[in-house]
This record gives sequence, structure tokens and C-alpha cells, in this order.
Amino acid sequence: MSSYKPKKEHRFSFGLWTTANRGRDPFGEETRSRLDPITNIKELGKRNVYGFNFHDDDLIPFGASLQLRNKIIKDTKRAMKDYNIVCAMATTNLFYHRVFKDGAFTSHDPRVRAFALQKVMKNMDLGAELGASVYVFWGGREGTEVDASKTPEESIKRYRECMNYLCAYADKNGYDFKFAIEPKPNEPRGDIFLATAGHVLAFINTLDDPERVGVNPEIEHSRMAGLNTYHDFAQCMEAGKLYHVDLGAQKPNRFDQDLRFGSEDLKETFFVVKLLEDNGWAGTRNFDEHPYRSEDEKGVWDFVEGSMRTYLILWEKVRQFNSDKKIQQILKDLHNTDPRLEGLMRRFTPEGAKQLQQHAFDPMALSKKRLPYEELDQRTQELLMGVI
Ligand code: GLT
Ligand code: MN
Ligand code: MN
Repeated sequence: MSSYKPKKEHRFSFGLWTTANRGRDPFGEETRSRLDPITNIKELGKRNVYGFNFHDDDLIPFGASLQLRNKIIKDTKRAMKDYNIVCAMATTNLFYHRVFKDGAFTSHDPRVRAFALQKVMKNMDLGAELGASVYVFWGGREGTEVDASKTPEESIKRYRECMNYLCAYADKNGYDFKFAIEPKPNEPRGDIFLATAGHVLAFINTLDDPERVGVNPEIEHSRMAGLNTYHDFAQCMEAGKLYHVDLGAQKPNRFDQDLRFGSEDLKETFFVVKLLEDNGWAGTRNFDEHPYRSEDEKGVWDFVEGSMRTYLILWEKVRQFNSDKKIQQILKDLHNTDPRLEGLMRRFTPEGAKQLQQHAFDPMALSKKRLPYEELDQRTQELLMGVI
């Protein structure tokens, strides 16, 4: 571990769109040349990346002939075998083509919604063929700029109808991948429906098959909403709904920056890694981020290697945190126990409630317990800064 070299067993993965990102932004053209998907898969495999993710259009150009489609699928399978890399996750591009300019699942036009379903079903077939274990739904265009144009209630109903339809389709075909809905507050739409992990968690419970569906939280998207990513990921996990993760970095409350993992928010990122590793995360350690626009083609691979290296360093820091005597002693002292009161609180009984109502508390004495958070946080900081 101490060499911080990625291995296949670390289960790192990247979206093909991350490395193939050409640096285009709303104010400027591409700064890098096209990276074809087969070379992309090979280069990732060579660097001990375990898996790749793809949108239908990342692999097979929109509107490609059947002949071209079949050739690309054949080449993809060959590259996967030769470079020992799996297809970890599949998803659908329901945001790029102008047909989706006012949404896919939440478009007013039933023909657009039907086209979106057709596009998803087609790519689900391919995802299953390539062995993906997760299918992601990121509704980037599902939103509004003009609130008079759509009611959120109606849009959410349409969203639900499509998700129910696709769950049934996967079921009927015996596809065992999990579905993971990815929240984002805004960008490209002014406001996107299912804006945060909390929205998605609530939505899932209203679906016909809530078991199949979970959340794909993304560090950058939580931070765009000014939220604590660690808490977002943890609530999904506690609910048994963390089905996939998108790792990257982001300055809070700004445009979607998609920065390299760990480059902006080290302490929060450390706690995300700690959450995943302490709880035996079995999914992929997946990066969804972009190389800087100022990078050239070589820099793309520096970005890939840097992301994995940072993860492995933070993982090492997690081990150090978990075995640091001072930190562990502070944590132990914080967690005092009171078996009698804990027993009374575990479950309501009329008898227990009576006892609790009669219990004599001394709030002033309780408030005197020391909470040495200055020391705890300083120690954590020093550990992260590498001086202990
Ligand atoms: C897009 C978006 C990501 C999503 C991808 C899946 S595509 O780049 O910014 O957060 O995860 O559709
Ligand atoms: Mn994103
Ligand atoms: Mn993402």
C-alpha cells in the first residue's frame, strides 16, 4: 500500500467521458484532440484501472449504423479482455442532443419521453451484454429555467412513470444491475428535479420496485449545493441506498468544476474515504471528474494517476486515524454509556416511559462533560498534513 500504486483489486473506475473530456466550456472551444473509446479503455486498463463506465453515445456515436455499432461492441470486448478491464457501470446520454433540450423523462412531449425510454432500453441491453453491475440515471436536463413552464408535481410523476417502466423492463429481461439515480442541484438546467441525495431517497420510496433503485451521490454535486458530502454519502449508506459513488472535487456553491479527486476539499474527502473503507464498500471507487482545460493529452493520464494515488494516500490516512492512540482515546471518552437509560430509550413502553419521566437529571452536571473537539480536529488536521 505504501507505494500508492493502484491495483485491479482496488476496484477504481472512470467514466469514459472523464478522460475523453476535451476541455470545451460555455466560453471556449476544445483544447484537446478526440480520444477514441477503444484507446481510452486500453489506456485505463494499462494503468490498473479496474473498470470503465460509459454513456451509450460515449461508445457508439448517436445514430450510428448497425454495422458500426457491432464493430465497436466487438472491439470493446476485445480491449476489455486484452487489458483486463471490466465494464462497471452503464448510463444513457439524455442531455446532449437538442431533442432533450427541455428534458427527457420530464419533457412535455410524450414522443420525446418515449424516445428517451427507447434509448435507455437499447443501452441497458448493451450494458447487460458488457456485464455492467450498475445502471446510472443522471437527469441533467430534467428541470426548468421558467417555473411557469412545468409543474414540479407533474414532472416528478413523469419521472416516476419512466423509472417504473425501466425497472419492469430490466426485470422482464432478467437484468440484475442496480439502478442508481444521481442528484444534482443545477447545471445544465437552472434548477434540476431531484436536486440532492435527500430528494432522491424520498423519491425512491414512491417507486414500484424501490429495492432495485438507490442513489449515486457525487462529491461535486453535494458541494455545489453547499452540503456536506460526507453526510450525504453517509445518509445514503445508512438507508442501504448507496448503490454507486462519483468521486471528484469542487469548491462549494459554484459552477460544476469537476476537479481532480482530493484537490479542493481534503478533510471532507478524507471522511468520505473513511466512510467507504470503514464500512467495507463493495462497489467501485469511481471517479467522475475532468482534467483541467489547460492540460494536454498527457495531462489526462496524470489526472487519472493522481486521482487513484490521492485515494490510496487518504486510505492510508484512514488506517492511521483508526490506530492513532490519541484520537481513539478521545473518541472512546466521548462515547460514554448508560445501560439503564439506553435500555429505556431503545423502544417505547408505557412502563419505561414512566421511569424516564421520573428520572432525576442534573443538566448542569451533564453539560460539564468535556468535549475536546479542538484537540481532536487539530490532531486530525496534523495527521492529514503529514506531521504525525
Ligand atoms: C455528466 C455529469 C455527471 C454524470 C454523468 C452520468 S454525465 O458528465 O456531469 O455527473 O455522472 O450521466
Ligand atoms: Mn458531475
Ligand atoms: Mn456524476
